[in-house]
Amino acid sequence: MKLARYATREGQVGVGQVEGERLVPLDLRADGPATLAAILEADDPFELAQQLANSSRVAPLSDVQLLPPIDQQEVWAAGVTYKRSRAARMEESETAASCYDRVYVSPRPEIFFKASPHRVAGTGQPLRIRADATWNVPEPELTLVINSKLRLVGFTVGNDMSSRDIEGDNPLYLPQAKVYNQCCGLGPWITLASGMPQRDTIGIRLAIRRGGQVVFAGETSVAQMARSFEDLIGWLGRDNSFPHGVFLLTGTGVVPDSTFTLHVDDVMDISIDGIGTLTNTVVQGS
Ligand code: DO4
Ligand code: MG
Repeated sequence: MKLARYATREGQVGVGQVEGERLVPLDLRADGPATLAAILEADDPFELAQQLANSSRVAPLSDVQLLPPIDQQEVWAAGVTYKRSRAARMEESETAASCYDRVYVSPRPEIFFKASPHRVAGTGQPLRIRADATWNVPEPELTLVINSKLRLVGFTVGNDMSSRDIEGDNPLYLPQAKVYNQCCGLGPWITLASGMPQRDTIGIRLAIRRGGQVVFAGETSVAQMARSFEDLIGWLGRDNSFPHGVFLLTGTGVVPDSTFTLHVDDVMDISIDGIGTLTNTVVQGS
């Protein structure tokens, strides 16, 4: 089951089940779960969403604007979980090469704070490259949707926008390379855990279009990830609580080669099996 947040043309915000090209709105009541995050807190989010679905209000998906599937959750990200990310980071940073090499094999993963909800863009909304960065890439990442009890309840597509020149200059600059306005894409919706394919069969694809031409295309599979979801969630939850739940991007296995940087107006499509495609256009300095 796929659950989306959406806005109608009249500006009403709701939660609905996505079934192909249709949206089945959920009846959210003042005395019941009022948000998508609240549904994810239920013992059985699938059953609750079925109960709330109102088939008399079905609408074509094209009639609504999809919103990022986030309420008040924090967004965190894991890094260097694929060999490709380790190699790219070691290439970009003379000073920190050994840090990336070591973290790939260390029991403790790299986990960092990525975004608060106001820094997140949904599908069709712009993502930003910093005005003070010269080398920028999207990072296509399978994203875990975790509730306040640290239960993995679903998955979405994530884009961990990154300024490689800032990160490569000095590892202490990582928060500036990673966290800024419109730095994180999430969407187009959440697929509940029961609706996902087997972990090792999940493919992740990135395509970047410029003036209608594909200027980069790459793919990987979750089978290439060096860590399990349970391991990452276990480390994230050590002495750390998330009263509203949390999103965890699981790291990138697709990095364009070192000559590539994003341009304004590039269109980034990230597709993940079992979920769908997150599409964002690049903006800068506005
Ligand atoms: O330390 C660099 C960030 C790593 C990252 O974001 C990734 O591997 O996806
Ligand atoms: Mg990343």
